[in-house]
Amino acid sequence: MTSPTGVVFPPGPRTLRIASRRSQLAMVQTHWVRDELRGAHPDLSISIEAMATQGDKILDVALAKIGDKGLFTKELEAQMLVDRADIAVHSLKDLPTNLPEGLMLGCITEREDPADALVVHAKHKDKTLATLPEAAVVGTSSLRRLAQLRHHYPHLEFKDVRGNVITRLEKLDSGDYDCLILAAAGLGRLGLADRIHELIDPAISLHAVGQGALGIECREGDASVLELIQVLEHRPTALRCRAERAFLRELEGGCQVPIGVNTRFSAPEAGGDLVLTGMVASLDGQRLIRDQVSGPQEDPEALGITLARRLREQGAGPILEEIFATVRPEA
Ligand code: DPM
Repeated sequence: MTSPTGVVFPPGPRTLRIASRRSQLAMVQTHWVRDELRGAHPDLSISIEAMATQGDKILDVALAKIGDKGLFTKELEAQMLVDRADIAVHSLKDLPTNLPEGLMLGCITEREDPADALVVHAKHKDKTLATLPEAAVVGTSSLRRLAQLRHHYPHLEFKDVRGNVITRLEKLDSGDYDCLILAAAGLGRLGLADRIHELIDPAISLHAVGQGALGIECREGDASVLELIQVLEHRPTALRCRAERAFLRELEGGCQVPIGVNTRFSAPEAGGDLVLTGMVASLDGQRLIRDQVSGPQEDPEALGITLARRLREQGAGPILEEIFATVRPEA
């Protein structure tokens, strides 16, 4: 049997086993991946194993305090390493930049709007981020969102919020918070785009590395699986996210540090330069270092590394060390 791409498979039914988190958002994302793969490979049989990860189970501790990289990915990776799953579907921003030995990032899907969104309690429906009242309580457990918003809006208060998107919205609506900051992409995928009150301008707050895209992880060198999933790869997104991930890796940031990015192409995507903006901020929002680099899209990693080094030259190192000492004093 030969696939349209010319790869020869052994005869008989082929199966692909997908590991996924089981939150509503994760399932929407995984079902999308399954449907795309089914469309491209009609004779492929696909199964999904949904499970909870550490990040889903520990809900009473601030995300940054748990501090562990791979909080939302480890259990899924274990399934692939013991050959009980072939791929894992992740929100790319939850996937650490260094993967366990034997696994690789097989492809990156087309990114939705990577911006953060403001979601407000009904009593603030006439307000914007800039006009929220003194001491309004913003629900977020992202140090990146907290540091950047504190920098621009020092009158706001911040309170940790954990749990999946639906749970967070319930907490907002019941009055625990005045507003939340959530990824626009997650709200959109859940059919909750009508809850987006305002998209946050990148001039105010840069998004997380990989935000809005899905990363499909698989076993290293698993040629037949890699071949199957290539239909999901979106090259412009992959170039942007590879630059963003190289930037984060070079800064040695785990997922829970105030590091933000933005990427775009300077000209039509075919051939234009890749423009990467990045920032590192202190938790009090007082110090914020931000810079931009651009260069040929053929080498996105080099761009990420260049930007990381530039931020270090401007003082990012001490800010990050301070944060590691604050959020994980035992480390
Ligand atoms: C990571 C962060 C958050 C998630 C940290 C950050 C947000 C935590 C919070 C690494 N993972 O963004 O600075 O706000 O308390 C997560 C979401 C999505 C993927 C939810 C969200 C959906 C959107 C996407 C949680 N991971 O950010 O609203 O695909 O990017």
